[in-house]
Amino acid sequence: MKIYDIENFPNPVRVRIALAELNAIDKVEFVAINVLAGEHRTDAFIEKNPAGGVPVLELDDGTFISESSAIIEYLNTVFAGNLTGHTAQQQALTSMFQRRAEFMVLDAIGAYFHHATSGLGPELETNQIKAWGDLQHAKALEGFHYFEQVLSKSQYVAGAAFTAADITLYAGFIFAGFAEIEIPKSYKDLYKWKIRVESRTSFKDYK
Ligand SMILES: N[C@@H](CCC(=O)N[C@@H](CS)C(=O)NCC(=O)O)C(=O)O
Repeated sequence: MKIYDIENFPNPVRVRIALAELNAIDKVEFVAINVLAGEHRTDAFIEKNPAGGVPVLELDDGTFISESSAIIEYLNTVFAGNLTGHTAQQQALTSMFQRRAEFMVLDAIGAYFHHATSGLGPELETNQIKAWGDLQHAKALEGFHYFEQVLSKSQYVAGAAFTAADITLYAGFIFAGFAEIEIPKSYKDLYKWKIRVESRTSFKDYK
Protein backbone atom coordinates (compact mmCIF):
# COMPACT_ATOMS: atom_id res chain seq x y z
CA MET A 1 0.00 0.00 0.00
CA LYS A 2 1.12 3.55 -0.71
CA ILE A 3 -0.02 6.78 0.88
CA TYR A 4 0.46 9.98 -1.08
CA ASP A 5 0.64 12.83 1.39
CA ILE A 6 2.63 15.67 2.89
CA GLU A 7 3.84 15.69 6.48
CA ASN A 8 2.10 17.82 9.09
CA PHE A 9 -0.86 18.92 6.97
CA PRO A 10 -4.14 18.35 8.85
CA ASN A 11 -5.79 15.68 6.69
CA PRO A 12 -2.62 13.62 6.17
CA VAL A 13 -2.09 13.80 9.95
CA ARG A 14 -5.50 12.11 10.44
CA VAL A 15 -4.37 9.06 8.49
CA ARG A 16 -0.94 9.00 10.11
CA ILE A 17 -2.46 9.07 13.62
CA ALA A 18 -4.86 6.27 12.61
CA LEU A 19 -1.93 4.21 11.29
CA ALA A 20 -0.06 4.78 14.59
CA GLU A 21 -3.18 3.72 16.52
CA LEU A 22 -3.26 0.56 14.41
CA ASN A 23 0.51 -0.06 14.84
CA ALA A 24 0.74 -0.04 11.06
CA ILE A 25 2.92 2.94 10.16
CA ASP A 26 5.60 0.62 8.78
CA LYS A 27 3.05 -1.33 6.73
CA VAL A 28 2.64 1.47 4.18
CA GLU A 29 4.98 3.33 1.87
CA PHE A 30 4.66 7.12 2.04
CA VAL A 31 5.02 9.04 -1.21
CA ALA A 32 5.65 12.75 -0.64
CA ILE A 33 3.49 15.16 -2.64
CA ASN A 34 4.80 18.71 -2.82
CA VAL A 35 1.51 20.54 -2.20
CA LEU A 36 3.20 23.93 -1.94
CA ALA A 37 4.57 23.42 -5.47
CA GLY A 38 1.10 22.39 -6.73
CA GLU A 39 1.96 18.72 -7.36
CA HIS A 40 -1.54 17.74 -6.18
CA ARG A 41 -3.07 19.74 -9.06
CA THR A 42 -1.20 17.94 -11.87
CA ASP A 43 -3.12 15.72 -14.32
CA ALA A 44 -1.30 12.67 -12.97
CA PHE A 45 -2.47 13.40 -9.44
CA ILE A 46 -6.03 14.38 -10.43
CA GLU A 47 -6.30 10.90 -11.94
CA LYS A 48 -5.66 9.48 -8.48
CA ASN A 49 -8.03 11.91 -6.71
CA PRO A 50 -10.34 14.16 -8.77
CA ALA A 51 -10.63 16.51 -5.78
CA GLY A 52 -6.89 17.20 -6.01
CA GLY A 53 -6.08 16.76 -2.35
CA VAL A 54 -3.98 14.60 -0.05
CA PRO A 55 -3.97 12.03 1.43
CA VAL A 56 -4.64 9.32 -1.14
CA LEU A 57 -4.24 5.61 -0.47
CA GLU A 58 -3.19 3.31 -3.31
CA LEU A 59 -3.89 -0.38 -2.82
CA ASP A 60 -1.64 -3.07 -4.24
CA ASP A 61 -4.22 -3.80 -6.99
CA GLY A 62 -4.03 -0.16 -8.16
CA THR A 63 -7.27 1.06 -6.53
CA PHE A 64 -7.09 4.65 -5.27
CA ILE A 65 -9.00 5.66 -2.14
CA SER A 66 -9.25 9.31 -1.12
CA GLU A 67 -11.14 11.08 1.70
CA SER A 68 -9.40 10.60 5.05
CA SER A 69 -12.51 9.08 6.64
CA ALA A 70 -12.72 6.38 3.92
CA ILE A 71 -8.98 5.68 4.15
CA ILE A 72 -9.21 5.30 7.93
CA GLU A 73 -12.22 2.98 7.62
CA TYR A 74 -10.31 0.81 5.18
CA LEU A 75 -7.17 0.70 7.36
CA ASN A 76 -9.22 0.03 10.49
CA THR A 77 -10.81 -3.02 8.85
CA VAL A 78 -7.57 -4.35 7.36
CA PHE A 79 -5.64 -3.95 10.62
CA ALA A 80 -8.56 -5.00 12.86
CA GLY A 81 -8.69 -1.77 14.85
CA ASN A 82 -11.20 -0.11 17.18
CA LEU A 83 -11.48 3.27 15.49
CA THR A 84 -14.96 3.09 13.99
CA GLY A 85 -17.08 1.39 16.68
CA HIS A 86 -18.28 -2.19 16.92
CA THR A 87 -22.06 -2.17 17.32
CA ALA A 88 -24.38 -0.69 14.70
CA GLN A 89 -25.08 2.22 17.08
CA GLN A 90 -21.40 2.93 17.77
CA GLN A 91 -20.60 2.82 14.08
CA ALA A 92 -23.40 5.23 13.18
CA LEU A 93 -22.49 7.63 16.01
CA THR A 94 -18.81 7.57 15.06
CA SER A 95 -19.70 8.33 11.48
CA MET A 96 -22.10 11.12 12.50
CA PHE A 97 -19.63 12.85 14.84
CA GLN A 98 -16.83 12.34 12.37
CA ARG A 99 -18.86 14.19 9.70
CA ARG A 100 -19.76 16.93 12.18
CA ALA A 101 -16.09 17.37 13.11
CA GLU A 102 -15.38 17.68 9.38
CA PHE A 103 -18.01 20.14 8.25
CA MET A 104 -18.42 22.12 11.49
CA VAL A 105 -14.69 22.49 12.25
CA LEU A 106 -12.09 21.11 9.87
CA ASP A 107 -13.65 22.05 6.53
CA ALA A 108 -14.82 25.43 7.88
CA ILE A 109 -11.24 26.23 8.92
CA GLY A 110 -10.06 25.03 5.51
CA ALA A 111 -12.45 27.43 3.77
CA TYR A 112 -11.28 30.31 6.00
CA PHE A 113 -7.62 29.44 5.38
CA HIS A 114 -7.97 29.18 1.60
CA HIS A 115 -10.36 32.12 1.10
CA ALA A 116 -9.57 34.72 3.73
CA THR A 117 -5.83 34.30 4.40
CA SER A 118 -2.83 33.98 2.08
CA GLY A 119 -3.41 30.23 2.36
CA LEU A 120 -1.03 28.22 0.19
CA GLY A 121 0.20 31.37 -1.55
CA PRO A 122 -0.84 33.42 -4.62
CA GLU A 123 0.10 30.75 -7.16
CA LEU A 124 -2.41 28.29 -5.70
CA GLU A 125 -5.08 30.52 -4.12
CA THR A 126 -6.50 31.90 -7.33
CA ASN A 127 -10.23 31.82 -6.50
CA GLN A 128 -10.57 33.54 -3.16
CA ILE A 129 -13.90 34.85 -1.84
CA LYS A 130 -12.95 36.61 1.38
CA ALA A 131 -16.51 37.08 2.70
CA TRP A 132 -17.09 33.33 2.39
CA GLY A 133 -13.85 32.64 4.24
CA ASP A 134 -14.72 35.06 7.04
CA LEU A 135 -18.14 33.45 7.43
CA GLN A 136 -16.45 30.05 7.74
CA HIS A 137 -14.14 31.43 10.46
CA ALA A 138 -17.26 32.20 12.49
CA LYS A 139 -18.70 28.76 11.64
CA ALA A 140 -15.53 27.04 12.88
CA LEU A 141 -15.77 28.86 16.21
CA GLU A 142 -19.41 27.76 16.49
CA GLY A 143 -18.19 24.24 15.75
CA PHE A 144 -15.64 24.33 18.58
CA HIS A 145 -18.39 25.67 20.86
CA TYR A 146 -20.58 22.72 19.85
CA PHE A 147 -17.80 20.22 20.61
CA GLU A 148 -17.15 21.88 23.98
CA GLN A 149 -20.74 20.94 24.83
CA VAL A 150 -20.32 17.40 23.46
CA LEU A 151 -17.15 16.88 25.49
CA SER A 152 -18.73 18.19 28.68
CA LYS A 153 -20.91 15.07 28.56
CA SER A 154 -18.50 12.39 27.32
CA GLN A 155 -14.81 11.50 27.48
CA TYR A 156 -14.45 11.23 23.73
CA VAL A 157 -16.25 12.78 20.75
CA ALA A 158 -18.46 9.78 19.92
CA GLY A 159 -18.93 8.52 23.49
CA ALA A 160 -16.87 6.57 26.01
CA ALA A 161 -14.30 5.23 23.54
CA PHE A 162 -11.64 6.92 21.40
CA THR A 163 -12.59 6.79 17.69
CA ALA A 164 -11.79 8.26 14.29
CA ALA A 165 -14.07 11.18 15.22
CA ASP A 166 -11.50 12.25 17.85
CA ILE A 167 -8.78 12.18 15.23
CA THR A 168 -10.84 14.44 12.95
CA LEU A 169 -11.56 16.97 15.67
CA TYR A 170 -7.88 16.97 16.63
CA ALA A 171 -6.99 17.75 13.02
CA GLY A 172 -9.27 20.76 13.47
CA PHE A 173 -7.00 21.94 16.30
CA ILE A 174 -3.95 21.48 14.08
CA PHE A 175 -5.58 23.45 11.25
CA ALA A 176 -6.72 26.17 13.67
CA GLY A 177 -3.05 26.58 14.64
CA PHE A 178 -2.00 26.84 10.98
CA ALA A 179 -4.74 29.39 10.26
CA GLU A 180 -4.11 31.32 13.50
CA ILE A 181 -7.66 30.84 14.75
CA GLU A 182 -7.80 31.27 18.50
CA ILE A 183 -9.97 28.73 20.29
CA PRO A 184 -11.38 30.31 23.47
CA LYS A 185 -9.56 29.11 26.60
CA SER A 186 -12.95 29.05 28.33
CA TYR A 187 -13.68 25.79 26.42
CA LYS A 188 -12.37 23.80 29.37
CA ASP A 189 -13.72 20.38 28.42
CA LEU A 190 -12.42 20.75 24.88
CA TYR A 191 -8.90 21.54 26.18
CA LYS A 192 -9.07 18.69 28.76
CA TRP A 193 -10.01 16.35 25.91
CA LYS A 194 -7.08 17.70 23.85
CA ILE A 195 -4.65 16.81 26.66
CA ARG A 196 -6.34 13.40 26.97
CA VAL A 197 -5.89 12.51 23.29
CA GLU A 198 -2.39 14.01 23.09
CA SER A 199 -1.29 11.63 25.86
CA ARG A 200 -1.93 8.67 23.54
CA THR A 201 1.22 7.12 22.10
CA SER A 202 -0.19 7.45 18.58
CA PHE A 203 -0.34 11.24 18.88
CA LYS A 204 3.41 11.29 19.57
CA ASP A 205 4.40 8.50 17.17
CA TYR A 206 2.66 9.54 13.97
CA LYS A 207 5.43 11.78 12.62
N1 LIG B 1 -11.89 15.86 2.40
C1 LIG B 1 -10.52 15.55 2.16
C2 LIG B 1 -9.70 16.82 2.29
C3 LIG B 1 -8.30 16.69 1.72
C4 LIG B 1 -7.57 18.03 1.71
O1 LIG B 1 -8.17 19.10 1.50
N2 LIG B 1 -6.27 17.98 1.95
C5 LIG B 1 -5.47 19.18 1.95
C6 LIG B 1 -4.25 18.98 2.85
S1 LIG B 1 -4.70 19.02 4.54
C7 LIG B 1 -5.00 19.48 0.55
O2 LIG B 1 -4.60 18.58 -0.18
N3 LIG B 1 -5.03 20.77 0.17
C8 LIG B 1 -4.57 21.21 -1.10
C9 LIG B 1 -5.36 22.36 -1.64
O3 LIG B 1 -6.33 22.80 -0.99
O4 LIG B 1 -5.00 22.84 -2.73
C10 LIG B 1 -10.04 14.46 3.12
O5 LIG B 1 -10.81 14.11 4.03
O6 LIG B 1 -8.98 13.87 2.96
